[in-house]
Amino acid sequence: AALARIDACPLSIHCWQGDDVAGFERPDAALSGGGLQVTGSRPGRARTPEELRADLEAVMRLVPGPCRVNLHAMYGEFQGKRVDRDGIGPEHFKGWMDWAAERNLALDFNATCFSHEKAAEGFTLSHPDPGVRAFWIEHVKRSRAVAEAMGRRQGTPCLHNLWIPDGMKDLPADRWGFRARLAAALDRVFEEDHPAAFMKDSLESKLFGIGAEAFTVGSHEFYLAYAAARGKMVCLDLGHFHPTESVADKLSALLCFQDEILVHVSRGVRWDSDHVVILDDPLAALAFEIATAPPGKTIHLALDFFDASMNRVGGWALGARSVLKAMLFAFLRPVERIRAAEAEGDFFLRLALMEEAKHLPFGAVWNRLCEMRNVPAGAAWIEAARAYEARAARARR
Ligand code: RNT
Ligand code: ZN
Repeated sequence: AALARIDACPLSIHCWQGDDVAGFERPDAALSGGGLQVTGSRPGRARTPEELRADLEAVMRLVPGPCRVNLHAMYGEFQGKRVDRDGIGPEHFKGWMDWAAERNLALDFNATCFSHEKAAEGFTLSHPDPGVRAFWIEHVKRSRAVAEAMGRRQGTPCLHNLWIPDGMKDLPADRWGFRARLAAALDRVFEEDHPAAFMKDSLESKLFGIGAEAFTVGSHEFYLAYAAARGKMVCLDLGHFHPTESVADKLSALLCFQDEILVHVSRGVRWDSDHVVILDDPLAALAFEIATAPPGKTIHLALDFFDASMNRVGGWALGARSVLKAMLFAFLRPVERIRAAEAEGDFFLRLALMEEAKHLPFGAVWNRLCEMRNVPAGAAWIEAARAYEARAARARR
């Protein structure tokens, strides 16, 4: 029964671990600003859509569960032309859509509001300059239209997530102004109604970023209130909260009032460091909440990390496998017994059963899942990831 439940939990694989969040707008593109940081410069990063798709396929061959693919607007195929962010359209993503259709994959999408000269001052949709705001409003509108086109083609809604870097290193003097401008800009962005059958919007908050330590315009409270007022989804990123705050705990609170939520599965180490995801306590706690969610509540899962200091495809697959392991582990937990202990008020029994559950047989079930899905079981996948990197890196010198 637990194995079967894995099929109902698609994981959206982020494309940006393959090329260090660079994109395809120019040959020498690189991540800049936005409070994000890629560590390392290991050779072999994907430089073209073909290389990135080959790497994504290599990752998905190592993941024993259903996958989607999550794209950013800067990954369009622009045929050597300089297409600015306010000029993108579905035509620039036809290659991705064809590729996805051939493989029976669904796509998700994100506007890219960083790594751009109009974001270099640290503000996009909340920028004091109305011209800069208009540019980003147009970009996000177009990104939502791309998402609709993807959703129409794939027959399942494309999730469009919006994260912006807007924030300040030091104490702002006018928090009210920045937030009022962001709220007004979002209302413009969402003027067009796209059918929910084709695309859905989510908004991603953050606590702080590098170089934006004192103030983040799009904080959790801001987007939570906006999403509640306007009927949008929120996106909770595991790296975007205070380190002792539990994202797992937030699901049952938020989903009392909404039916859907997006979670960016990342791993913060002291800050929003976007480390490769492992099966740690915060992820296990999240999976448990998802596994016990009541019917009608949907938690969409998407990966979000980037690390260029290790085998990229290996780290990517490791992160994806960790999410699936966490879900399988949660599905196998003897929840009825543990809940019965709670209902009886026997809190010793509840805690003891939770601890015992940690070492019930798990590896054998996981290996069985891998075998059923034709994915290397046990540690065999590690060699597969190493061999792939050795081949790809040699070809990309
Ligand atoms: C940044 C957010 C956001 C990005 C991606 C690239 O802190 O987590 O999700 O990581 O959009
Ligand atoms: Zn994120």
